[in-house]
Amino acid sequence: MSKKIFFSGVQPSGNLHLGNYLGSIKNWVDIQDEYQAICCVVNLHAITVPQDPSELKKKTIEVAKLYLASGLDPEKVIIFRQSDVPQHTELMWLLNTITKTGELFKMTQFKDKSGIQENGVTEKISVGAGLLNYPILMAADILLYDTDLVPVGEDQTQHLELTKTLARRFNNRFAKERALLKIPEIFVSKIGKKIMSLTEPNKKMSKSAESPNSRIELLDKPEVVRKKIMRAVTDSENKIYYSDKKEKAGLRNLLNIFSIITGKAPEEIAVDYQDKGYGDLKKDLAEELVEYLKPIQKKFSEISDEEVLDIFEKSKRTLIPRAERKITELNRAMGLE
Ligand code: AQP
Repeated sequence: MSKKIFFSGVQPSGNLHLGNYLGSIKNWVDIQDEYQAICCVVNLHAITVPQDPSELKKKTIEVAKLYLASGLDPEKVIIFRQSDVPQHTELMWLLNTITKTGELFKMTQFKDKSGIQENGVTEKISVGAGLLNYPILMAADILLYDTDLVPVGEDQTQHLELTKTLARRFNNRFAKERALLKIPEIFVSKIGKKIMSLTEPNKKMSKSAESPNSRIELLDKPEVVRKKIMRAVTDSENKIYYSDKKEKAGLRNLLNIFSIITGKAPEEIAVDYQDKGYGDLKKDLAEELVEYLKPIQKKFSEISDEEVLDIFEKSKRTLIPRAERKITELNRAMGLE
């Protein structure tokens, strides 16, 4: 029997960070033998906010290198660049026609990135229609390949619920007798699903956050990791314990990260440090992180751009015929062919 399919991706919209890795990429590596993995560098999503073209091209290759450096096996996993398979945008258009604008306007990511308020006013001048339509492209990515599972961080679950809604809606309208779009399952790991910012611990860690001090980047040098962790926002109580309290958000985030990378429960780590200061905890966490990132960084430095471009080329040849078949089926169902 052929393997079930998982699909996921990361935007080359900045420097990949611990949240992208722990919330997403690490989970792909863990299940790559069980599933047929399709891992995309979603460069078309990245351009929903302004990008510098040459930087985007460079970052796209860098993201794929980080997939490989994190342990994805190119012999088993299909790693590709979203813009290489034009059927993603073709399917997006079909899905566009069955999406309600109200469904898009209520998306948290759109509201956060556009700054648009309930009254339609925005302070930002660069908000494009692409940002609003972002979740439709995401639905197209997933539905194009009959995906069974989508492993993502918690922030993406709202978009995935829309993917499921659109698939059901399409099947109800155009494919009543034999469903043409598979309803995917969402997979959000219990740990690592939402790593918080080091400088604003009530917000998620993000590539596009202005301050680089807010995130540990996967390619940060040891001294940079140390500096960022030592500067991480905590609280003035200076007492180490694991709690849901809002004012302990910074400490809780550090304990959560410590926990994921050492495999020890955060409550237990808190007990180990209960008689020590935040500085001691931070120093040890920084050293753990430096060691944790070392093998990824070493492998990254050994992968050439050519290697990645060859992989993109091979994946493109594998995926396009498959995607074309899907589009033909869908076009027929909609009366377009
Ligand atoms: N802080 C996070 N904790 C856990 N998982 C996270 N992810 C992102 N941030 C965290 C997961 O990483 C995958 C790739 O994310 P993306 O590149 O598609 O875009 P995003 O979710 O919008 O991530 P960023 O880093 O905040 O990027 P920008 O700033 O460009 O928007 C997804 O599975 C996501 O859930």
